[in-house]
Amino acid sequence: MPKIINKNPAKISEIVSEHEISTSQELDTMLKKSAEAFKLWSKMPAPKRGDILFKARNIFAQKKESLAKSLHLENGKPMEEALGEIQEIVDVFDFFVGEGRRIYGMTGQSELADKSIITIRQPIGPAVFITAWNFPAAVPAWKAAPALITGNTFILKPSEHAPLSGKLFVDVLNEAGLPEGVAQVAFGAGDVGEYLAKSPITKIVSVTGSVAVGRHVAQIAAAGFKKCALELGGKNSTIILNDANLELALDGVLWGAYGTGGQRCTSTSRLIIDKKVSNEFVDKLVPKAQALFTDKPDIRYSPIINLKQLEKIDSMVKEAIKEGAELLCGGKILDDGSKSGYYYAPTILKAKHGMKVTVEEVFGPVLSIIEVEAKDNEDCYKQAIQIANDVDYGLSNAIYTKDINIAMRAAHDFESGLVYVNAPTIGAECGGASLFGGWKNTGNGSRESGITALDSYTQYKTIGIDYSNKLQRAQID
Ligand code: UN1
Repeated sequence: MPKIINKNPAKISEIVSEHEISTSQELDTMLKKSAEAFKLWSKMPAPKRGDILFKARNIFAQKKESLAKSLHLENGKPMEEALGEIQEIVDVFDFFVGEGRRIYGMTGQSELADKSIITIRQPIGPAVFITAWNFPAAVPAWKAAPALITGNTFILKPSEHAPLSGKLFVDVLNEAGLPEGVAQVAFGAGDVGEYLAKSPITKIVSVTGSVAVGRHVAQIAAAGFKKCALELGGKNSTIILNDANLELALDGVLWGAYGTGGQRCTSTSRLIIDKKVSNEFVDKLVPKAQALFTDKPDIRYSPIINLKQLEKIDSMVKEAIKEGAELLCGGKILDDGSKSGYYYAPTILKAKHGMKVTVEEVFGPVLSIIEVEAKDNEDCYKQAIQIANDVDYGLSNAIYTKDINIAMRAAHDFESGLVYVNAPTIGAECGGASLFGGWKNTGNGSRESGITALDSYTQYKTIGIDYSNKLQRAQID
């Protein structure tokens, strides 16, 4: 049986788990089970479904430490970040458990006497989740919680680069008492996801991953008229104007650019800064960035998930230098796995907007600084926002300024699904009105983790009830 050997990217000699790759027969059985379970689960009253999800929420909270430990080992992110990621599961379940008593529809006004119009939301059918390695625990939860509470079943296909957290996530759901077949997990690479997405049993496909994967799956989904939710890449910027609180911005940029080793779709990868404050800011930023990597790197700094990504990051930095970018720090592989794990040095480049490194996603600890020469704050803002928006992605952007008028304009002008004022581009909150998702090539308009995630997992039904006891003709009588 071919297997996935899941290694610790901080110490590649350590095998964290092994998973047999699902065969097509196994996938067929899972799909059939998912369809069977849907019949039962979709009919269970939503508050009862909520009871089971509430049990799951409590198990996630109880097991926070051990789930975080597995996540830390398979993905490499520091323990503090791993704990935060498991907390995201708890937060998202907290919110969607309550939806079991809402899942609001609508009532409307009929144009006819003695007639009511009610619109309800109903589940769609078995879902398939294809998820990435950078948030292998939280992102499945963003998809599963709204899918389950509304009565859908699912099969999760976690990334082959970090499959354990997805498996443990599904284990907890089953431990909480989900009927058999409601939550399942399949292992493998893209072909396994593709097989599941193509099946006529699958009615919803939700993907977190690259633009290429998203485009491919969207085409499969379109051919089968399936609901499709896509959360793809980012090329996020932080604008710093010359009136900004620079100490605050320093902390925000460090966390935004180097948290999770820059391997978040929300990571800050461009710093667009007024030239008047740039030298002062960069002089402080460089030593702080360099200090993130220590001889105990996994405490504060994330390894890169695998050798292929490590080499891709390095080649993008080398190419940027060839294109004329100035290397301010980093720019090298610290460990290619021969010492312990895959580490790339925290890197800062002074670049010009338009260079590949400033418009394409790097997905690593690389920050490009783009200086803006401007007459005043207003002129700087106008140039900076134009640069910020001149990319194909639109996930998360931030601005640091004390000028409330400019901050409010930026909040409206940024072409992205998330905007932060005086806060970093990473660290979206979960549940409620905080909606996760992006514009442009970042996705197809769907949102996760907040209330409108219900749109991906429900379809509307409008029910007309005529109690007049006679034929009434709409638009005629
Ligand atoms: C991702 O990188 O796919 O907003 C998700 C954040 C995290 C989620 C990132 N809460 O940075």
